[in-house]
Amino acid sequence: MSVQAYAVRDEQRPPDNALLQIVQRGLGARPKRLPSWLFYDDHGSALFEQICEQPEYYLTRAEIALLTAHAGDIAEMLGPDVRLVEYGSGHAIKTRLLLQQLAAPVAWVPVELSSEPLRLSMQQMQAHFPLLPIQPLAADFTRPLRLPVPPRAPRHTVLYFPGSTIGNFEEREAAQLLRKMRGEMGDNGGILVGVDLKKDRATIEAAYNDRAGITAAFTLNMLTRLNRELGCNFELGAFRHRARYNAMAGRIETHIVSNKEQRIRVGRLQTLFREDEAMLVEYSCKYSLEEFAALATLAGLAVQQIWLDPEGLFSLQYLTR
Ligand code: AVI
Repeated sequence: MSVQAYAVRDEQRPPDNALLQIVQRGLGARPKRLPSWLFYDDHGSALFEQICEQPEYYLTRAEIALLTAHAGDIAEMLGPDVRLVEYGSGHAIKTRLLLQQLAAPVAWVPVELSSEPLRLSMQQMQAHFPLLPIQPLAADFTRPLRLPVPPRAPRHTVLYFPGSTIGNFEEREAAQLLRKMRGEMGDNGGILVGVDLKKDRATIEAAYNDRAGITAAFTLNMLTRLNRELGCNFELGAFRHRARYNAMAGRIETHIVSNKEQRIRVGRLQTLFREDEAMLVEYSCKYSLEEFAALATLAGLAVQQIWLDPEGLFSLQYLTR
């Protein structure tokens, strides 16, 4: 099973039976691993928003600084009459910074699996841009999308994928996702993607081990969710969060580690955790500019333009065919 991640929320979860199977399979794997979308129940989504405000979590700060500095240049390069399709819709500030610079956008199409966050972000955006046509799409952006018919013909379609969510996919899956996006953007279209960059270990590890313990709470919240939804018996105090940078692989690897030998109930099955056994729950991949260009090539895309934040921590990259 692959460790996939994107911000899905509570009501997006698969039916309980499917969830049970996913978790049983993950706990039966060697090493154990669970998909990171399990983080994002309502509480997990709220914790993720808090993570974005932690001083150590440079990604959000850097991406906002980047857009503050370069949204005008980006909009100029994209030109007028763009249809902006956003993968996920939870990035109101970033989207606003971009939309306010775009000349005569044809439509904004936020794509999100669950309807409630979609409704909320539509409301917020409509208040800021009363004349902007908004065409929400309730769909799983990892699957092929049927984009709504635009209100008028766009000059091109830009798929906006901010926040380094591409980093939560393993390389092969990331290439597959980009290739799927390549089909959706059409011949003249492009992809504007947020990519977190490789940097010193200390900076990266601090971002996933904030002092206030919010990321640790976010990680362990997955166990609370499984207790609630599947009747598991995880004791929160008997597990710990561990996020380490694997420099060879270029990624943060987040694990939930068992503090002792213990048996956990998952439906009718029981699984044994040994003392210090680690279960993989998330990858957050970091790229050099060259590595990301190679990934784009694998997906049949080329990097047209790169913008960096003033500290050079984070990049927004524009990919075309
Ligand atoms: C959503 N995603 C880009 C975050 C990241 O940085 O990988 C999720 C996250 N996990 C722990 N902290 C933040």
